[in-house]
Amino acid sequence: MIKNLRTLALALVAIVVAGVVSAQDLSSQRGESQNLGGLFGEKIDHKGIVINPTPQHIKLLDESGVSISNGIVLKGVAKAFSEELRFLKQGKRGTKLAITYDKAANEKRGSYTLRIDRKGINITAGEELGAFYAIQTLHQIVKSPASANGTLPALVITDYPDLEYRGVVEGFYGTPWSHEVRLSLIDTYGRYKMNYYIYGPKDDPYHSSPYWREPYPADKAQEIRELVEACNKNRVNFVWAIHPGQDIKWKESDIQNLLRKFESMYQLGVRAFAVHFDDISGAGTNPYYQTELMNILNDDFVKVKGDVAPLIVCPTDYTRLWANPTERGSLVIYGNELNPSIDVFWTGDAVCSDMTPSTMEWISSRIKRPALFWWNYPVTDYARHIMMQGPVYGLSPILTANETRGLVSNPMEHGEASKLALYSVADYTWNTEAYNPIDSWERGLESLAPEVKEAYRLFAIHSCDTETGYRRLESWETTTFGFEDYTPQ
Ligand code: 14T
Repeated sequence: MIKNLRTLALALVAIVVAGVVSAQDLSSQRGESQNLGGLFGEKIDHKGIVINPTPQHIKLLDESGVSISNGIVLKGVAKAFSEELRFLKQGKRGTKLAITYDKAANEKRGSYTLRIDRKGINITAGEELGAFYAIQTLHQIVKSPASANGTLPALVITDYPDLEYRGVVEGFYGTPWSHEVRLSLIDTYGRYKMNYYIYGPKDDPYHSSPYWREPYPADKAQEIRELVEACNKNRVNFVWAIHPGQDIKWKESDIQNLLRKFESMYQLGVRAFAVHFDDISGAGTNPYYQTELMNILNDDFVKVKGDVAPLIVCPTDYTRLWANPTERGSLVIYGNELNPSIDVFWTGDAVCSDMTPSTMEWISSRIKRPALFWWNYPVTDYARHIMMQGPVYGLSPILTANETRGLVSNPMEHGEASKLALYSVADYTWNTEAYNPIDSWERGLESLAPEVKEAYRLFAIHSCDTETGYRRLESWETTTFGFEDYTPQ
């Protein structure tokens, strides 16, 4: 027994070391562009109404606002949202709050209209999801300086998301987030209308080798159950990802192992799945086998279950840096072989790089569908001493749902410190055209640390760049000390 434990411990050490080594080996291939790119935008005066993500249309009405000092009275389907509306007190003599569904208004999933006028608060939504989003907007209006005297400004907001995937992939190397931090982040996703949390921490041994074939032990299984529940509450799709490629055998036995693992996750409440074939070498990289496996999972699991979301796959060639561009390259094979319902990840021209129309066009013409952007920002697993606190930029304002399925951000292993970047990721993905990096960053600082905003800003403005990898502008307000003048002693 003792000998077995020792062997297990040694094996674990070897695996951990091997993991680190393989990430380092790959670092010679990273080849990030060292271009700092250009910041844009400036702080905007929001007249005391601060809403994130930026709504599509907001019109102030020329009438006095609506008092909520006597609380609110829930009308119609609004009663079903009493939990979500807990930030308002209920009172018999209060202002009317009504929610109605209008299927015709659901052209874009999640759309809603929020009208605050002398008749009260009226929400019209295509469905439940839009009502949830309207409530998040209302919450932020109530918390805004313009409502500080207990009177909400009269206005009409018409809103919907631009991109279908708006969220986070926990996909970094390093210590996976704690359960507590995950739960807090999931609440943040809900607040900012993000709708995907893809669970794929590289150092969860039940997500990757060596234990991807095994079910989670009871305590970890219980945590997954709780994450799914928290996501459901926040209208976030919890996607459980598996990373089997380093030691997968392209045989019936491993297909059955995958199906069995998916089934065990389904039992925990998971209804969306991804397979990550990134950062592997050897037989697992074969694009014909990868796509064949995905099609089998689609036919024998997703279709059979009937209530499971479309699959997502990360190809081994997830960046233009090492993808073979030709007809014989793996991405064209993906385009020809992979079931069209399956979404495909792409990190852009480099591992950590900007989301541009040209890189999206490059990938979608090969995979024959718009790609889902895996944005390696603010991840710092390749520069672990950095806290990325800078403005979120490098995301094209002209991209739409025609060119991309959306964007998920791969954050730092420091979950709490990643919230500033995620605030803006939510902003961009909801309303790409209106996205203003500087204004979003200023609002993010304020909303995350209202009491110490200036101190946080001072720290953040000097903690942006990686110095290696994905370069970011920092200290841009400091004129007395430019990087070009710095000579190391
Ligand atoms: F799946 C991919 F899209 C992806 O980005 N995979 C990894 C990811 O887990 C990691 O967090 C990210 C940032 O370091 O980059 C990918 O991993 C690498 C890629 C490299 F080129 C790790 C080391 C490398 F040298």
